[in-house]
Amino acid sequence: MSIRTRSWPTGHGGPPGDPGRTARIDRRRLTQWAGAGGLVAGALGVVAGELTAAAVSPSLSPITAVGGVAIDAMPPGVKDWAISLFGTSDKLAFLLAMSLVIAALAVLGGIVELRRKFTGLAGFAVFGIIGVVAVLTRAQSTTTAIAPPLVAAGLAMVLLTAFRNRLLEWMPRHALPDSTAAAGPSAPGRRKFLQSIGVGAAVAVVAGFAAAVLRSTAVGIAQARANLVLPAPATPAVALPAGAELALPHITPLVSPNADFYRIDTALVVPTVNPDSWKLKVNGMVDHEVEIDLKTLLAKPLVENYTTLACVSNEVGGSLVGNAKWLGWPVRELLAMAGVQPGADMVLSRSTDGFTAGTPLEAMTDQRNAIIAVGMNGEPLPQEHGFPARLVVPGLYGFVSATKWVTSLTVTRFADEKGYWSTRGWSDHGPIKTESRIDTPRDGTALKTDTVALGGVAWAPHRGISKVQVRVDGGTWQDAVLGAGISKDTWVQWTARVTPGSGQHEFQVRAFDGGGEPQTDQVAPVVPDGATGYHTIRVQTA
Ligand SMILES: Nc1nc2c(c(=O)[nH]1)N[C@H]1C(S)=C(S)[C@@H](COP(=O)(O)O)O[C@H]1N2
Ligand SMILES: [Mo]
Repeated sequence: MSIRTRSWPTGHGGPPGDPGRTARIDRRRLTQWAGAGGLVAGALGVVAGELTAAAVSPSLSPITAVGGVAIDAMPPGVKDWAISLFGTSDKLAFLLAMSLVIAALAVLGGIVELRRKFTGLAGFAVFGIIGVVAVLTRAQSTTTAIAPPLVAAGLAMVLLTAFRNRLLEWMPRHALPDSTAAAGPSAPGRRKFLQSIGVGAAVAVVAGFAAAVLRSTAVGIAQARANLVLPAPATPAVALPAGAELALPHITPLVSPNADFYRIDTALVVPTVNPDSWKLKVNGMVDHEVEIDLKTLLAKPLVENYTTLACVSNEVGGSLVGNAKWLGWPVRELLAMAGVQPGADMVLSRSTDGFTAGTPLEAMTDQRNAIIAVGMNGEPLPQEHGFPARLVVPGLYGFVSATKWVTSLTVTRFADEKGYWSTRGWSDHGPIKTESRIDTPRDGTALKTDTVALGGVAWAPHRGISKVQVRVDGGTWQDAVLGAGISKDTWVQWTARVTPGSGQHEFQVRAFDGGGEPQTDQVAPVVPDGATGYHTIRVQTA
């Protein structure tokens, strides 16, 4: 390697046993071990990056992103040549070649870092940046997808430094060409270095294997989701009425795009459920247990509805609420197939990852649109929102109704069973409380005018919103203008224009549900069954 011939002075050796030869051997071993350190640091970084990706961005990892960029950039001739050479193994060959290049660069990083501190680190950092850029340029790019390359580069850099320090404890700097130190190799230093690098290599192999398995399942499921064609609904959603969407800048969109829809769950890693083997079981207090697979479910007459979902952990003014068009099959139809026995009052839904929610049987069997959802805004459910199937029940907080990756429904009694959060300090029942939010202007804004165009959303799913009011500095309530809205299961947008005069002002909003019941001014925390109080903002006017 040119590095060595250029930088490692040779030729001042002598017969065996002389100090020049010892120094030369030490130098060669030092270089080799530094390269090994770089390799193990790099490998652990890459593996950590892939594992992080499996958790936070299953459809896009640093390796697949960089590889994708490289493949896209390849001249077509090269691609054809690779395919003719490797056939269907072309991807494997490509990954292998990519791994070899990365490994060689990691070895190089270890060697240059030994010679000159920060040079190898800089190289690893460049790798991290390349990873981030690659991820950002891919079609599947999400903000979370930039975390894995950062984790990879960060860990590799920390380890590179650690390995280098240990190596120099073993074989001190006298082996470096520019060093004048005279200390000799240390036996404990040797053991420490070999131990750390050995453990590192073993972890890289085991974790690398785990990452590969996770990746292949995740990619397979992402592929299966991409290939899934949802049937047209037997009962399509209403067309959005004209004027449903208010034309106010910065107001929350009436329908939340999937990518922006809030996500709340206890899953550390997004569960990957194979749609081909997915089944939903109904058991418990039923005449006969039933089980349906996805194909059967998709063949049912599906209904499509807009429903606003809210999280009980949403603070007043918070963003854990969203509205989507859901496609699915009514839960009551499935329950009817099983035959619910008298005495039952709850359905305990369970997901692949063990999460459970206890929903009043009535909410699952009355005429509301409680569905086993397979589609969200015209697409199969995104993996983080429950692919291939989840529950959506209008009017109830997610923790008692909206089980994602749902695999069983147990018909039971509140007296006998409790859902996941109801055993952890949260209530058994969770009807969504009437709430309203000011989205624009933002709290703390200084405006250049004395006219304030307030706007936001208000929701009381399944009861609907009949009125929204605003007030300034605790004065009299004034009616806001409501958007046409979609249904009583969805939020509505509202806007109000106020002219309070110049100065610092406090603005508040309140909503009335479909029954004319106003939202309470009583301030309550999110535990045990949802926060209440008025959303209040302060704004400076000119
Ligand atoms: N499997 C599973 N489903 C779950 C949860 C969970 O932790 N695990 N959380 C619930 C809660 S508390 C809420 S608010 C909604 C959120 O759904 P979303 O992430 O699609 O917005 O999912 C519900 N379904
Ligand atoms: Mo939630």
